[in-house]
Amino acid sequence: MSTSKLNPAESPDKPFQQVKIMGILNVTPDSFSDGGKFSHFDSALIQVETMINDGADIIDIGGESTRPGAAEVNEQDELKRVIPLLKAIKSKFDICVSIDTSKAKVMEESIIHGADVINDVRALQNEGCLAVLAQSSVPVCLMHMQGLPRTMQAKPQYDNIIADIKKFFESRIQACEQAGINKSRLILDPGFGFGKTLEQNYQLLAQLAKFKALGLPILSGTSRKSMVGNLLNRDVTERLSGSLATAIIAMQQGAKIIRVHDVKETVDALKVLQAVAQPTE
Ligand code: 7PJ
Repeated sequence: MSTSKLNPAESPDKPFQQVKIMGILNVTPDSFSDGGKFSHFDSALIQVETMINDGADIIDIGGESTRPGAAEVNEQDELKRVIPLLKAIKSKFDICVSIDTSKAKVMEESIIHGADVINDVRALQNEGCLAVLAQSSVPVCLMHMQGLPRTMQAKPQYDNIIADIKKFFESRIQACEQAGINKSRLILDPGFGFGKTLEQNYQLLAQLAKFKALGLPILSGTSRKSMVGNLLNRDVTERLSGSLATAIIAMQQGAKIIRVHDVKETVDALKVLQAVAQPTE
């Protein structure tokens, strides 16, 4: 799968036609919003089937919890969580699979076993990641994070949040190109909740379209996050309405991939947007 499949040429009268829904499958025992419910292999596969039937275009498998304060996962444990599931999904379903990882070895094994996209919250900054991706042709999502999951929410600071994140993207795009990863394979994600205050997250959402100037597809992930929960004072199980509102805004701002837990509801919201985007008779 190439990014051109993820982001075909935009047609001006159908601006939401190319939006893809990425369904989140967390396989970490401590992932915050599923509470470990899908850590079991079979229930994970059922969850995948449901998301596909609900209209997911991509399934994003995450074997490392990156929620604020989360513990690191070692390579062997992450491989054990991710690879068998990836193999099972690719053998049972015809669906694009993305692997949410920051480890070169997990990226390498995932690509060998059929991963279609690598999604890295550390934007290929860890040792060996650029080299692994340079040897392959899969698209890569480069996410912005200030600090590291354990400490990132302590005191996030920016001179100008959009300009600072744009600068980060430019330097990572350059690093990728120097390593031999073609720019056309890259997807950009400002990383909602990763080293951003509540206010900064909403500044970002309001101005997401500004990243379109970099000429790459934008991925947006706000689903069930604290930026929704803290604004509305809602527990993680009660963030659907707020999450849908953020998804709709992200789509209107030109995001091409929306990363969500609630696929069915987000697909419905997307269809409503598509309906109003049709030219009137
Ligand atoms: C994101 C992610 C995100 C991308 C996580 C959670 C925390 N990958 N992985 N973007 N968030 N690309 O789902 O709340 O926002 S893990």
